Amino acid sequence: MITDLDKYLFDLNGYLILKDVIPHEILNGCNKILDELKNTKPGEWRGHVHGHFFGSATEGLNLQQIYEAGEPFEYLIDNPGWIDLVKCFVGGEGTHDYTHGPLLIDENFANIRGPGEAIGLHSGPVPWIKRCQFHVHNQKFNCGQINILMALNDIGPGDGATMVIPGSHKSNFRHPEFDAHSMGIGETRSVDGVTGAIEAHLKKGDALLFVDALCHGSAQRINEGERRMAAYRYGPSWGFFRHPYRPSKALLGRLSPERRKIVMPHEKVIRPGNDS
Ligand SMILES: O=C(O)CCC(=O)C(=O)O
Repeated sequence: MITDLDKYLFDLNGYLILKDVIPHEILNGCNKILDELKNTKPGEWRGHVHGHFFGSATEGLNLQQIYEAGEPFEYLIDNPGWIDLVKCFVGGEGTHDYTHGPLLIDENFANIRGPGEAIGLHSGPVPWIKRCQFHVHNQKFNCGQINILMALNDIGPGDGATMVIPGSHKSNFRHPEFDAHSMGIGETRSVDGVTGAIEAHLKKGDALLFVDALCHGSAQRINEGERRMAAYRYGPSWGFFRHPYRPSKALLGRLSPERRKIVMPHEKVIRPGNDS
């Protein structure tokens, strides 16, 4: 259930921390899968999951298309712990935006981050882009992209937590410290020390929900071990995939109709001879 306080705090800060929203058996299942996939090399395929870095190896390994990796990650597509909040904040119910369904996941990955690794500051509404937009009209949200970052293990001080600048989704100016902390190709950048930024500490099973317009990145991991999280990014069903990955036929074949719509809003592609 969505409360008025959820709406108020999301509008005010641009993010919410959702406590204990991933069932234990799902967490265990996801972690077992990551134990098997964690040595994937960048550029390597493991089934339909792809090893990947955003800008540099110092941000940690991404396992793109992680919703292909098994039932626990499929469950997270429409996890009751956040799906109604995501629909509410992306908005568009009862309008043309819903013609082919409520949502599209345009990127999904797991990230494994080790000591020394971090991701620099990025996003924010300056310069303004459609995908990142935060918009409220007549008390209804219409956000371009809502991110769910799921803690697959505890993420506390020293663990390389995601950092956000609360309220920055509404800022009219670029943060003066942005360039010194922004994502650098080939060098470690982090959000540590940026004025106004806070670490989002999560317990295993919590999730951080935020609008991509929020200025964010992460702290550098200084502890031993690894941070494990998964990220699903949701936007309107008429959006498009961030990367040239597409869901496999096998995945589409086994998902429930509700999940399939969020992964691929069009039931089929129509072409001449295939339009009935
Ligand atoms: O890795 C993190 O903590 C932040 C992830 C991030 O920057 C993003 O999802 O856009």
